Amino acid sequence: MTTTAPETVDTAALEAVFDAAVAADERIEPRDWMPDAYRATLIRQIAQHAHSEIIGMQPEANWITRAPSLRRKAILMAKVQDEAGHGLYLYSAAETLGVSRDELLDKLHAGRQRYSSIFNYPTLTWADVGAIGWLVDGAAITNQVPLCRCSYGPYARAMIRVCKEESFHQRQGYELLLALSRGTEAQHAMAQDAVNRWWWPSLMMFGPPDGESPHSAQSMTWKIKRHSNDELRRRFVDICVPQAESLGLTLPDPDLRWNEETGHYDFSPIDWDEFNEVLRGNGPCNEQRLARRREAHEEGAWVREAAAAYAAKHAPGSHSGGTPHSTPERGTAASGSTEHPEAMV
Ligand code: BYC
Repeated sequence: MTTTAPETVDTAALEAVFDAAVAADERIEPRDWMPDAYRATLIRQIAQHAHSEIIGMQPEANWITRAPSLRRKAILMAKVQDEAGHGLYLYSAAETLGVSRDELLDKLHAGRQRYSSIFNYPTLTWADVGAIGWLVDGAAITNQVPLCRCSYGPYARAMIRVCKEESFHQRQGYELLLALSRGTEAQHAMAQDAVNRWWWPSLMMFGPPDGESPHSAQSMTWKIKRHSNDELRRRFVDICVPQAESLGLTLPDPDLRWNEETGHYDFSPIDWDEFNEVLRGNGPCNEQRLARRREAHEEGAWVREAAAAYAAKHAPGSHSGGTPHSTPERGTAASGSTEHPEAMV
């Protein structure tokens, strides 16, 4: 879509072009006119998503030093590093909407923007790494595959690569749990305990039930979201039940059973009080996660300063004799990743 906004064009006409593009499943691009509320919704969702990726590095990073073999350690390091990469793609996508990464990180650190509830739970044993891969990354893929068709181009394109990597993460989690489940009795018990603890929080990742989701209807009209929270949650449950059987593990819900009429599994009600408490900042690890994030940001200040000094030295026209080369344009997908590298954990 290509509608830039000359000041004289009236908003109703621009809005009509925007609505028509969304209706025709065209992509809205950064320079296109868009309603302020559409922009604000995208910034809210993409920022929350980006923050989740980098805060999501913490629970698993907890096990890097204690991975049971070199192979497992190398895999886990690569996975955690991938999450930092996802954060970069997403902050870059948000920048195309006119907010800087610094601004978004400041809001995260001040507790003014959210990150996914799931990362406020602790990783108590090695099996939690498997449960996160299988369930948390599995839930993330279920939610994110439809986002590859989001109406906003930069977000949709970022999601394609994220989803490919998340599928790999999901499989490593499944394979890790399978090894434990088929291992000793103690290993099997450890895998089962991890699944017991991560199952319900994973279902909460999809957000509040449809009737209590203030943003869903508008986001679906704008084709930012393609499915409702409950639809995706149900899809996830349907995928997990046979996988749990193959793993030889039990999902912690006695009411989970196939419903011929609906063609889906029925499951017990979710404890939304727990979800709301986590969102209010009272989950088991909220304080720790945010404190660690702020600390990492402060510890990374010297890297940002060094990178900025290096970029200035090599900028075209600088007097220090650096090689002229193009600096990334502000607001493009490249800007976020090169201007402020930092330790993301
Ligand atoms: N946690 O009207 P609703 C990953 C908030 S990272 C916290 O349904 P919406 C990974 C919501 O923000 C996965 N808050 O909202 C990384 C809103 O609050 P505000 C992260 C939640 O936006 C490392 C209020 O509740 N994925 O995969 O239409 C290692 C009402 O909700 C949550 C994404 O971020 C929650 N779970 O729908 C491993 C995906 N749920 O803003 C893995 C992108 C809801 O009004 N995001 N809230 O204060 C989305 O798809 C949507 O934003 C949601 C919520 C489905 C999450």
